[in-house]
Amino acid sequence: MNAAKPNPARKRGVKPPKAKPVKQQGQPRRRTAIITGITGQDGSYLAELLLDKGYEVVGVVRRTSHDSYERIGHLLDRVHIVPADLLDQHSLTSVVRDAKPDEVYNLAAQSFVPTSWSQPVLTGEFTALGVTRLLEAVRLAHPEARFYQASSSEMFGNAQETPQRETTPFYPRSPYGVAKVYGHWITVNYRESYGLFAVSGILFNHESPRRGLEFVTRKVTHGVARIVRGKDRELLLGNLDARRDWGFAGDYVEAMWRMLQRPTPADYVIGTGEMHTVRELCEVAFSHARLDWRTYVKVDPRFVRPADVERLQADASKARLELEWAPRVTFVDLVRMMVDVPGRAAGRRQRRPLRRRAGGGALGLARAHRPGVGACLRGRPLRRHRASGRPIVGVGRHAGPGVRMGGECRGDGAHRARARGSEADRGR
Ligand code: NDP
Ligand code: GDR
Repeated sequence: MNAAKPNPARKRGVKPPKAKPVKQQGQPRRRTAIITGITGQDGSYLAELLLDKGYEVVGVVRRTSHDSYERIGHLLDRVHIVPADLLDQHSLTSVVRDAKPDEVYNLAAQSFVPTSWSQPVLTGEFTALGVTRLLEAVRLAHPEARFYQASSSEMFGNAQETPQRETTPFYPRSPYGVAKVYGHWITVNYRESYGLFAVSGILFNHESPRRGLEFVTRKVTHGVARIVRGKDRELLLGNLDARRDWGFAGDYVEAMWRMLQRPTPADYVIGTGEMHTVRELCEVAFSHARLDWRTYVKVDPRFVRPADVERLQADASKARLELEWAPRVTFVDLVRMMVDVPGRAAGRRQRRPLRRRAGGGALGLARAHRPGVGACLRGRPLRRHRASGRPIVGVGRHAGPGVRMGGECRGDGAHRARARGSEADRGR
């Protein structure tokens, strides 16, 4: 990094990214993975997982006028950030040629379904053709790499059977779903045409405290926090009858990795097998804050989609059998974890837990701390590391001085939250 140039990330207390992978002389080569979309929800969890496994992680980030490292700020000194864009073939090919990766995870996309109606062509460029560009980069520059494509349950859309499995016919209901079907089939096609180890993970909705604010789970749980703090009096939503199979993103990135460790490439459905309505989501989230959702939730036609997907439920038995994968976090725990997450998302740092005991004592949030479940201590560390005196954040294998769980808290009170997207959801 050129010391003469001021780096905006450093100004905000986030370490600047490294420019290029550095190979260590005389040491066995570590396995290398490229992640597109590393700044997104899944990218951040996958980067943590691969770093834990000893990978060298190369994160592809597109150029924007301000940094978007909120979710990976805690990883920036451990990953190699490289600039490239799904719209630009040359940049993608260069990244693959330089990194010579063992694995490539294509997570980048325009991933918000309503935006795909207002920007259908751009969605197709990113979410459909972007896959071809990256596959071409792999084919031309390093065909030995194993390739993961982030396919979606939205491809099932107007589902032809329930639950949905790998053989269920696709019937997408949005330009996003249509683009994902393209991305899925081009991945299959490169596998069959060129013999690439290219697989599609057909993932059902997965959520976390790092989810963008416009998606319904985060909108509801964040909305509860705002209502509790007196920032809002109501929460405007669309279709309350929509049913989804919601799981925890931290569990799902493990399935992505397992798909690329198989002896032969194949596609897998990943989900919990449980289906809940948006209404049930509201019930669980509001009741966790001791509120009645019916007092606050209003249906606003602006949030009803031109064509919605009514019910999605995964049959992940193939993944259970061949990948030995199963989700660990239940729906209720997931929603409660998302309600409990503090941060600046609601405008200022949460100073007290959302729930109060009948006697007035606060219910602690620390129970959300368990391996694999991101959470936060509201800046108050439970323990201090004996040698360094630094706060210990997290539990199990994640515990350590200054280790930050869930990406929302660094144990020093400097909570971060992604405010982007809340505007995007308005009027939609
Ligand atoms: P996010 O929306 O959180 O992240 C999307 C990522 O893509 C961001 O890092 C974004 O970068 C990046 N990106 C967007 N456009 C481009 C571009 N032109 N060039 C380079 N990077 C770009 O998505 P999730 O993490 O939730 O999802 C990851 C993937 O999985 C997506 O492909 C999504 O469609 C798919 N998926 C997600 C599911 C879910 O429930 N989360 C379920 C099934 C599939 P920036 O930060 O600059 O915006
Ligand atoms: P989805 O997720 O469209 O399934 O796509 P989202 O959370 O946006 O919607 C889920 C369901 O909730 C209903 N809903 C609302 N949704 C939003 N966003 N805002 C509202 O106010 C609201 N009210 C009701 C929706 O109509 C819908 O039925 C997500 C994305 O991550 C995709 O990228 C991914 O491929 C799929 O999950 C699987």
